[in-house]
Amino acid sequence: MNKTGDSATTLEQELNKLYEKHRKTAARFGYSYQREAVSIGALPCVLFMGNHSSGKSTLINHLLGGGPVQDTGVAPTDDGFTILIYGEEESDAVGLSALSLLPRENGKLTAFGPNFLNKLKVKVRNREILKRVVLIDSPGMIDALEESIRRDYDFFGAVHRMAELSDLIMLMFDPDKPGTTGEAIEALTGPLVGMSFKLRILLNKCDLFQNVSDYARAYGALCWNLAHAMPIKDLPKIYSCYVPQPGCIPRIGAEAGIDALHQVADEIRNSGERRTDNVRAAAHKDFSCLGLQMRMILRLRENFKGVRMNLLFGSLVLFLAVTGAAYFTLTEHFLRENPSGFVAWAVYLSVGVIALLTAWGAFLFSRKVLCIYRENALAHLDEIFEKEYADELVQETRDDLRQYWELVKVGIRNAFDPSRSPLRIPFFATQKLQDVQAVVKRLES
Ligand SMILES: Nc1nc2c(ncn2[C@@H]2O[C@H](COP(=O)(O)OP(=O)(O)O)[C@@H](O)[C@H]2O)c(=O)[nH]1
Ligand SMILES: [Mg+2]
Repeated sequence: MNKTGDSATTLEQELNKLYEKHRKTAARFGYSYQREAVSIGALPCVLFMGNHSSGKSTLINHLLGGGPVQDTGVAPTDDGFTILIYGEEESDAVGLSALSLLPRENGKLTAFGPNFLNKLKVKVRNREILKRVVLIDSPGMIDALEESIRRDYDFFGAVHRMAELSDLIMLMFDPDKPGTTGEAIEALTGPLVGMSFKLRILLNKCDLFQNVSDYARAYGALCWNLAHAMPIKDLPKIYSCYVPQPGCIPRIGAEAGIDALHQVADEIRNSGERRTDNVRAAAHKDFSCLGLQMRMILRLRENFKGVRMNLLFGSLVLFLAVTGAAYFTLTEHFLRENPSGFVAWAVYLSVGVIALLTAWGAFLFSRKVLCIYRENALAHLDEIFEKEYADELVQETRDDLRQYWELVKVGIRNAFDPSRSPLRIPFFATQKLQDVQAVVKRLES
């Protein structure tokens, strides 16, 4: 292995140690790593996405060379993901046996359930490019309006997971649907948010354009749709390309389209250089999210503790006041002349009962108030986050914080599980937060 390969392996090993070291803390705070572990020396992955018939499978076949591996056609051909990996002995596998052929970092895909797994295919092929990259073909994206085609698994969740594991994402459009497919737009606003650094846009099938204005219209529409879907200032690079098809002679930009295709192919072949950066970026995101979740949980816990202290103090004052008042009133009234005998016992017993009832009432009241407070806090998590991170959020460079926040909100809600008594606030160690923040700093340097 070359020098770069060695340093990549060292980084991957180091990251695995970090994941392992903080696994307990993550579990304690209810955080589930996006990437369980980094598979040492694994190949980079390239994910192909886009509406159906945008030419994903055709491009993959072109990259593989030789006979076609993926089915192509105008009608939707696939509703599951297909992962193409290298092997001298060619074979196909589906479901769990497919998963077992993949590196360990894909293990979390089981979380998407049997409907997803039954459609997950791994094709082992003896093709040169697969020695350098893993190619992932995805089911064509559809319009939400196409009622006849429905997913029976969490498609966007799966896209997010696949995209997380990929080092390059090719999002493909064709002249027919330049960014108008519901799912393609939804993917950009949802599961692909924060991944624009590894996203490449392909305006494919450029050989179909009749003339320049036809092309300009499609390109303009694509940019318009992308600009609405991606909340970033710079659009990712757009390649206008095509894969030559028999009987299809381009009317415009024949050479430019082939040049763009070569650039795409080069970028895919050389995506190994990106893996190190991506693995590091993924770890940075994971630990940043963990740190964010921990800090917010600790903040909420502090708030709860403050309210609980106030309630305790209030209850104590109420208890002393009511019990004291009962004692003085009753003794003054009944025991002034005769401070002994049966009446005295009855008075002391009454004071005891009043004290007990007051304590019980204060306890029930406190619990109710804490319950309301907790519900209220969990309903206004966004505001608490904005307040806690006010300093960081004013910096223009911290756009990532809000994206991370969206990812960790659920975990925070779960940490303050409403089925538990609000008086028993879960204990979380502050020191652990500093450790995780130190990891984030280290990954930034
Ligand atoms: N003219 C032209 N047709 C293409 C191109 N790429 C794919 N096709 C055709 O488009 C149809 C759908 O392609 P396919 O690869 O199955 O799309 P997928 O659903 O995105 O995988 C097939 O009939 C292909 O022959 C291209 O660059 N130019
Ligand atoms: Mg296909």
